[in-house]
Amino acid sequence: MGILKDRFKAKSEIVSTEIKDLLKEHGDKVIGEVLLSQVYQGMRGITGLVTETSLLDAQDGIRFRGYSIPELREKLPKSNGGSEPLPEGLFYLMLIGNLPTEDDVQHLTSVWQRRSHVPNHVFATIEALPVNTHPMTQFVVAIMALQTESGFSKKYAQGMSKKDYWEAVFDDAMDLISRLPRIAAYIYRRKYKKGEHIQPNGLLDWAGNFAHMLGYANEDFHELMRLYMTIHADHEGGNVSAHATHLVGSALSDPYLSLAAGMNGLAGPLHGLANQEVIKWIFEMRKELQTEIPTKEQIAEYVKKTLSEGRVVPGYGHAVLRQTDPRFIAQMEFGKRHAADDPLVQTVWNIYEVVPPILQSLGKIKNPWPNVDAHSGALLEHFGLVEYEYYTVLFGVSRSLGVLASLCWDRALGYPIERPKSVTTKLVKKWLNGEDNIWGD
Ligand code: CMX
Repeated sequence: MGILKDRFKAKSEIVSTEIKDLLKEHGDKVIGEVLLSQVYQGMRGITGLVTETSLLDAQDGIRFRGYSIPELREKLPKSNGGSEPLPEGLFYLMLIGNLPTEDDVQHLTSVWQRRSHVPNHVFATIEALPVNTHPMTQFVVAIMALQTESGFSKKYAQGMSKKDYWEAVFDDAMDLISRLPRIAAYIYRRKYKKGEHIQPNGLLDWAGNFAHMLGYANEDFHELMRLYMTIHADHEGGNVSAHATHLVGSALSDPYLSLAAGMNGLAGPLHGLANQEVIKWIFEMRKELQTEIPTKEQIAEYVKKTLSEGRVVPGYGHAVLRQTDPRFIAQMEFGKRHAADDPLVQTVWNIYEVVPPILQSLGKIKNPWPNVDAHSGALLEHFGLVEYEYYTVLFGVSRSLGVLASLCWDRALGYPIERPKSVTTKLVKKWLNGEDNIWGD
């Protein structure tokens, strides 16, 4: 058994015992109430899940095992000469719960390199799709094609014991994370670079190698990928991609099936697809106004027009956050260091000044501030990755780190199949009328 697996086993056994004791003593404790409005409005604010890897605070933003994004940028190991965290380190932190050493991170880099072989039938499956298929669709189809490699599903078919589920999920998760950059890069090169593929470089770290396979040699772009892959990895458990992965995994669907479910959720415009929508929206604005850098007044008019058409302003708002997303701030800082003169980056910063007061003035939007997706595209554009339909795939590769670390925890802690109760409006009306026989017609 590898070092990481040994550590995870030891750690999860301790937590598992703690949870058993905790439930024995406090299982009946009431921790909240549910309003009817919450039941109808996306279950917002209902505590109904345990996710160990990260926790979101409405004001302060995401913390991974207690560490904020600025703290992680300082404390996680970096590449040689680099200043951004290596996502391997974040994965270690989410999985094990402690900050990794340089050696821990190097070990993970080499494990992921060793496991990164993608079977030919996955590439053949991608090739069977029309080349203009949306990159997220190609990505999900490729993950499904790779499901033939699931050790979990094979072992389950052979009668695996419950106590071994976590280990089979752990192995599948490690294989998936190792292989996703190769698959994602293949989709990019196929769709946008005439199918001229680039072989992996075994000397590079996970994100650096991904950047290399996409076709970008610039070391600043490699640093951007390390930051990008770190900050998009996890956002506690209730967001659509994390929750969908967890939900499908609770049926003991293997990690490939579970991750594909999560990625289908990420492909929605109110979630991960917002990163492409932001750039598309800015390009439409520039085209309509026939200027590369719209003034703040022009932006304000365009925002009002967007709202009057019944559309959302992409990259703004959040279901939980009530402040500027620290992931936006991290990218802004990166932009100030590496792309301050870029007109698109400057436009993103001008939009940041203009949009919040307009959204606030509507009175109904709970969070007028930018989220992670408001900034990411402009930085990618700066380095030449201009194909914005591809952006959500980058988000997906990163998100795999968080949702798969959580899936390991789900099985190690023996969480059961997820099955909340739903009701009908007819039943709700009977509740409200105080009727006794609420279940009959
Ligand atoms: N532009 C216009 N209207 C917005 C808005 C925005 N950016 N954000 C919220 N609203 C509207 C909602 O559509 C809703 O309108 P109705 O009452 O008419 O239906 C109202 O304001 C209240 O919504 P809310 O409670 O503030 O926000 P929700 O929790 O329902 O939704 C989110 C959150 C992110 C889906 C929403 O803010 C949004 O659509 N933002 C734009 C898309 C986006 O950037 N998504 C990415 C989120 C981050 C991620 O997951 O990657």
